[in-house]
Amino acid sequence: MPFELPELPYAENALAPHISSDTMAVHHGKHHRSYVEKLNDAIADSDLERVSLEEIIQKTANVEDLQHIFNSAAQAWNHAFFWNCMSPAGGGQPSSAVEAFLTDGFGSVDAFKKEFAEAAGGQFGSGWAWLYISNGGPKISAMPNAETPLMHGLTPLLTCDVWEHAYYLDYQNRRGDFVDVFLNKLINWDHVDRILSEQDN
Ligand code: MN3
Repeated sequence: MPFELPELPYAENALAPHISSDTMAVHHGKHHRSYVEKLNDAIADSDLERVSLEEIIQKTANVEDLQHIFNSAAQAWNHAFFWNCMSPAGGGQPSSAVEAFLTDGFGSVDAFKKEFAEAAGGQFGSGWAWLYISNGGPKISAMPNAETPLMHGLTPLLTCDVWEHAYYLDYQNRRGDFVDVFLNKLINWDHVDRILSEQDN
């Protein structure tokens, strides 16, 4: 079965005015769709047709000949994850479990936001800012292009797409403003809480 473009978990205009429906239409309907289509083309008639997206990412990460498959698979996964990291009812305060987890790692939720914003702003060129679980605690990294904590066997909790296509229509070159809105108006803390509660750490 070929992979399919997952539907957005909310209407295309649901994140406006923070992210416009024009951005969502292009980002989900064109960019994300194109990663899924390129992946399907690349794995057609190969053994990779019968494994999960997560397995494809693991099997192709850092394999030079399969870099094009890794890029499409990881971008397909990253975008599906990213949509769920945001909500029209997002922002506000995390659950007490998430707050405690972030406070253990960073000192406070505000300190987490500051470090995440620095990672997102410091990523030179295209990439993603990630919050993930490493050795039982929270860690933040910026990763270039299609890279994802999944390729290292780590559990992602949150991501912000900092490719220019994620924000250019709405924020032009002001990536910092976009990341600030992501952190304060859009984060789906319930999504983070759900993943964290599924861990047995
Ligand atoms: Mn993108």
